[in-house]
Amino acid sequence: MNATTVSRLTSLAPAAIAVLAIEGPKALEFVSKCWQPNQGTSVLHSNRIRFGFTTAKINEPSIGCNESIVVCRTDHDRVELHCHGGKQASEKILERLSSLGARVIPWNQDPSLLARDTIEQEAIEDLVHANSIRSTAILLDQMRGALSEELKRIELLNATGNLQEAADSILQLRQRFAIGKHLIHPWSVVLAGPPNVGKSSLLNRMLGYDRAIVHEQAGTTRDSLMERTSFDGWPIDLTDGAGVRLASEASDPIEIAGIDLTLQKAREADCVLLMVDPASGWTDSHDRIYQETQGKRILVRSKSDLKISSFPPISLDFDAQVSASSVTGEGTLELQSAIVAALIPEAPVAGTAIPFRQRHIEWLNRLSHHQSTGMASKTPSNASISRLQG
Ligand SMILES: Nc1nc2c(ncn2[C@@H]2O[C@H](COP(=O)(O)OP(=O)(O)OP(=O)(O)O)[C@@H](O)[C@H]2O)c(=O)[nH]1
Ligand SMILES: [Mg+2]
Repeated sequence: MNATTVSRLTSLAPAAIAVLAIEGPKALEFVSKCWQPNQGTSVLHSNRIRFGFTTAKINEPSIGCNESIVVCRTDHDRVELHCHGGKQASEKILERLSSLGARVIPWNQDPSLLARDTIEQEAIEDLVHANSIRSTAILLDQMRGALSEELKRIELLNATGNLQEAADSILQLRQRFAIGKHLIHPWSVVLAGPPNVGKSSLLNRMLGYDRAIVHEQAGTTRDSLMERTSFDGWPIDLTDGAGVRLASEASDPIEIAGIDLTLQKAREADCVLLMVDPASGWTDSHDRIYQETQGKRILVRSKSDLKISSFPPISLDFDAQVSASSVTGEGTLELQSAIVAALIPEAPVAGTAIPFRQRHIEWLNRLSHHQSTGMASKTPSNASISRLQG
């Protein structure tokens, strides 16, 4: 007879709600022994959400208190229990179910999550680290087989001699890795500009709380600081740092170290927000930052609430130009949209196959190489789809 298993599906990180899943022939019986509804019978009908409390029964270990639990029978012999997110409540319920005879298993062995292949398993593992809505949705698609199915389709195209169509599909997948590689490693966006242009104020405004110190004195921020956020559901690491001056203008070793760090972060960034205060306009420091960076660049005219007439147009290429005020918030949503448009020019529709691990892109590159050298139909062992799918 199959065992009845229970697992905690949510992580132990602080959260409002924890979710446990119990599955197996005795799932309903065990739940009925540790849960009672706030009203009505304790019979659980499929896909009906029921509210109730934990119960302590004579001669059975008590959960300790009347914890609120929402239960839902999601399948014939599967029930999900939603309780308080603190570690204690869920551990007590797990203990109780275990003492009744349920086998406690790790979340990634929950029967509903059983992956059909390695790619689906990787998507499940990465889902735990996804911290934005879009990343989660894309990884859920891959967990449900989007990438695996697309690879099978490509294999079929190759096997049936449709080499051009297969090559086009491989190219599309390789291009989508630009998104896939950022699902759990957010895009990095760096605020850069001379001292006092309003970098820290803009960081605070976009985060929605006061993370960095803001002061009228130039040179307030010395070290670099990074916070994780999301724009339009995409994961973003936003970095603020020391204002950049020319090497000839800075003599304080701490300031020089701060400038070096800002420039290093800006060089490594996926997108740099080059901030210009209209009162002082474009300066040699801006030239320095511009020359040192290569990723996407957005020109931000800061302090737009001061209504200072704008400086002359700059004959350099930018991915976008936006005026913004950290005091009124004007232009900040437009700026976030400009950042998203620069980083993700085309958002994938639901269900799109997206490679998301380094080994996926390496494998696709190898397959593409075999394609271009006319080897695709011979299915070389290091480029075979079954090897990637495990
Ligand atoms: N009116 C107005 N003042 C602003 C705005 N943004 C920043 N300031 C002011 O400009 C001054 C400098 O702001 P910060 O955000 O500290 O500038 P910063 O670029 O981080 O400066 P450093 O850390 O010294 O490089 C402060 O007095 C802010 O209140 C804005 O949008 N409008
Ligand atoms: Mg600052």
